[in-house]
Amino acid sequence: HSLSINRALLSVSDKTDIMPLAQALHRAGVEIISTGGTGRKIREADIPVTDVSEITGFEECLDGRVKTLHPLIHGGLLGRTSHDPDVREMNRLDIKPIELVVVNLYPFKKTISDPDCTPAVATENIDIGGPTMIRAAAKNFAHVCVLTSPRQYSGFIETLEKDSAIPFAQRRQWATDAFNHTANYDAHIANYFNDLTANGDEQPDQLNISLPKSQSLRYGENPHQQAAVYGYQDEFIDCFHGKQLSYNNFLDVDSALRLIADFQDAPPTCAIFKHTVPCGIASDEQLHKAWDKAFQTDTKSPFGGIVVVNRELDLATARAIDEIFTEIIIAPSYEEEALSLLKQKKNRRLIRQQKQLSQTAENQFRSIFGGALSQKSDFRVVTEADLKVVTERQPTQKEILDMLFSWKVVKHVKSNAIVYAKDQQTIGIGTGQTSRVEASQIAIAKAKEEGLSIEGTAIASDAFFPFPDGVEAAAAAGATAVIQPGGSIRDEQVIEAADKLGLSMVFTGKRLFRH
Ligand code: 93A
Repeated sequence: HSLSINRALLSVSDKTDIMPLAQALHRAGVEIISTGGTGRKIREADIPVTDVSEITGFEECLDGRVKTLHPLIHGGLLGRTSHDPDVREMNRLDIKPIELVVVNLYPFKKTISDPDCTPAVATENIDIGGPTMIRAAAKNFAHVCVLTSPRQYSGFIETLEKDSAIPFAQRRQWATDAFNHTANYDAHIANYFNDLTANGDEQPDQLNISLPKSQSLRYGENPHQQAAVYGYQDEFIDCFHGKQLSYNNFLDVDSALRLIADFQDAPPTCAIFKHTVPCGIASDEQLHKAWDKAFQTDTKSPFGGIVVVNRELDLATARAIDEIFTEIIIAPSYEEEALSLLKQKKNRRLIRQQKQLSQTAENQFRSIFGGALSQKSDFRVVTEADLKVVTERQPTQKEILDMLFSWKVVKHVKSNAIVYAKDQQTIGIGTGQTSRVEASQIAIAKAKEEGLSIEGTAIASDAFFPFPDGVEAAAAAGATAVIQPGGSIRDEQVIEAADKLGLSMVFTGKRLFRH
């Protein structure tokens, strides 16, 4: 059944596009009922408005906390106008049906995203009347139409002007949107209080994940798997050119953004990724030199890879990247000439990074059987002060720089991970092996294949060396400095071996597994 609209209640915090909607309703002869701010705005355009308080006979009170919470409003939203007993009761109580509700809520999420927001301010931004109307109208979608987002207005106006009525299927769709709108809103409130009451670094007692679909994806990890992406990726990136990001692309971009967050304050840095794993990273005074050095680490893997940089992408760097088939480029900004060059490839995805991941104190979630894992993201960057020298030989200043660099990289390599680095350049990356020694062997073999020498490198290990053999193999390959968490029961033996080989070794006291 199609529904004709006689009375509409408009009460919106986000007043985007409310005027065209009010005008369309007025043109269609609909009576507009409204709350304070919304009503004022509509009246300014000389459109007649009935105040909610005129209908309820009760003024807006308690600082606006009680505006629409009244049986003459909620009766009008919940009454089943096709059901005789309801109609008789509504007549007896002088309740008039309201066929359209347009509500969006107090901006709770926006309010709490301000770092200066106090719990009192957050609490005041919990909307009560809004969700109540949305929920009532959505429950009664058989007799009421509900709109909760300005994005829906144009579709509504079109239908109203064409058919003077709103079809059942459309009302049910908007009711579905409405239930999701309030579920999402409540999830934000509950999570805010969960975090507030959790002690210190504790994880909250309950996890409410309510994320809107941000995009349907063509497929998942593989073409036979259906997929979609949820949440607020647009806050962080703008993919302004090329094909839509795929499921695997999103994973790659996530890895790239995590790594580059650790190089925010570093010199110009370029990292190349393949399948969420970095295959070459380097810093230099100039970005294009950083690219050259990163590419030297592994000249095969970057085909079809992802490049992320921590500086405006200039023409020289763009030219170098352009020589290799690159799926995605991520930069904070692009020089004009670089952009016109890169845009020549129609499918290559170009991303502008708008926000650092480290700007959000976010928990990281992963789906597992029966639920999810949650942990605090690790955005802390290691500094020289965190290093404890455990060998007789003190590291040179150059070794310290190389160790810090390799440590920042190894954090982003799948475990077991080994990284050899020199002069702010990865020389060999060994990733995802089940044994640490094998990871090291792979790193060395890859360096050799690329004609790079391990001589004079620093080696970083994401977890402690359980035996002296790993350190001995690194020294035999040419490494002179070792950075590792330490903490093995055989640390003494490992240190002894390092001393015997004349290595410098530091402990960070922090493990960097990446599973
Ligand atoms: O404080 S409330 O929870 N109490 C209410 O009765 C009520 N009714 C509508 N907030 C209430 N609203 C909200 O006011 C709406 O959800 C909307 O976000 C806002 C619109 O107010 P105004 O028209 O004065 O700008």
